[in-house]
Amino acid sequence: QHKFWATQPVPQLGEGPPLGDGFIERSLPREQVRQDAYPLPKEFEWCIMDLNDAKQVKEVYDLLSLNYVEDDDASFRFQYSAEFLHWALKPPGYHKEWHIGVRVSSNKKLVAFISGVPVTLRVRGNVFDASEINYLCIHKKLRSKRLAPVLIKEVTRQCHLKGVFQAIYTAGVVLPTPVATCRYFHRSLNIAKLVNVKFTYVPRSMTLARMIRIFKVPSTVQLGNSLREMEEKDVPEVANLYTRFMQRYDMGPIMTEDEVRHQFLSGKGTGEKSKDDSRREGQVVWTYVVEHPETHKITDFFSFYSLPSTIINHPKHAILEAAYLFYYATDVAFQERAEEEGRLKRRLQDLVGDALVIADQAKFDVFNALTLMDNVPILQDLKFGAGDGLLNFYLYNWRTAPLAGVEAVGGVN
Ligand code: YNC
Ligand code: MG
Repeated sequence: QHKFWATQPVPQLGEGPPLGDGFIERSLPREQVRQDAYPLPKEFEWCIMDLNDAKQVKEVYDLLSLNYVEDDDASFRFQYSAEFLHWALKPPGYHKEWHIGVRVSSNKKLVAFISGVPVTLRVRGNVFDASEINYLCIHKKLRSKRLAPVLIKEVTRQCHLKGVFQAIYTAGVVLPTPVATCRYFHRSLNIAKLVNVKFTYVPRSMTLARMIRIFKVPSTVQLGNSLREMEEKDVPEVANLYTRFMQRYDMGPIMTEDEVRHQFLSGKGTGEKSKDDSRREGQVVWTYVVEHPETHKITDFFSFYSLPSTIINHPKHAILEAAYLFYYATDVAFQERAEEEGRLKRRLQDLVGDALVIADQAKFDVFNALTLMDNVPILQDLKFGAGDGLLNFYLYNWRTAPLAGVEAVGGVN
């Protein structure tokens, strides 16, 4: 019943696990890739969005702000900032041809978008170049007209033209066929506001005041002075720690030092931290490292990013300030027996616990995490609660058995 997905090189639903890992369709030499764009209905035209042009970034921002992903009861809708889009869509080696828009021919209004960025992916024992596809969005008035398959085929063609034949993407909807499924967990920070906007509820047998006390975050970090913001000089050590730590998982991106700099530092914002909420102007990403007091080696890092949501139709609050746990690593993972003895779990709990403190000081309302990496065992103690949202992970043109449990995924943003 998936008219489009049945035609694509993805494992079909109910197909059963593959015997081995590998591509589904062979890669083509460039000259055998379709050279002309897929046809659009006649009132529309393709465009390449130039994200170095503030005006065009604003057009993507406006499209997504009004038409992108909402929760199941249409109370909240992701509101990616212009700075976020710069960070997410222009990593090292990005291709402008993978930032694809659809405009109304008559008035040039942007009505649809899809994007890809290059990523080097490891899936079990295989490492390959892929694209990470995201921000597929069609204006609400143009839904259910089978435009999405055209956008997907066009971004696929543009990937093929760059010699990339595999992709990774995530979606809330179930399509053929998830390689993993994660659940969103939420750690409430600003209880009064979250209750007010109905993001969360005061359970029967509880009062608001008591709930506020229970969710109060410490005012200082556990890790003390050895915790500090990541700086440029940390890039090589963080890259090394990231690479070694990610070996724990069956799937995850491989990052060069340039990519580490981009993912963890470039979104840091400009200027000084504001007194008001300890954020910098335009800050998207927060990355902290633990520096050993004697050896000065970087032993751990964690990061999170800011992705607000519009609160749809609320009289008092327009924006839900949400932080999302991003990557982390700790050298405790390389110590003998650390996992059996629970030392790894305790360390991750300290790290993510401090992420909560920093996010609270930066005035985030809620801190979100997925059930991937080593998150599951630490979520409960840190007072995260299960949300109703799921996120499915997909691979395009790559066969592998389902990832063994949610912890197996190294994740993507
Ligand atoms: C989706 N999210 O199943 P079948 S996530 C992929 N991802 O096809 P129409 C999707 N496919 O089932 P609409 C999808 N949602 O008949 C729907 N589909 O085979 C499939 N929402 O098309 C669907 N953003 O145009 C069906 O549907 C076909 O008008 C129906 O448009 C869909 O970014 C959409 O949730 C999602 O803007 C654009 O509803 C629209 O409803 C919308 O009639 C709000 O389409 C925003 C939203 C999606 C966020 C995301 C990841 C996208 C991945 C796309 C697949 C990439 C494959 C790899 C390509 C590169 C390969 C290389 C190399
Ligand atoms: Mg459509």
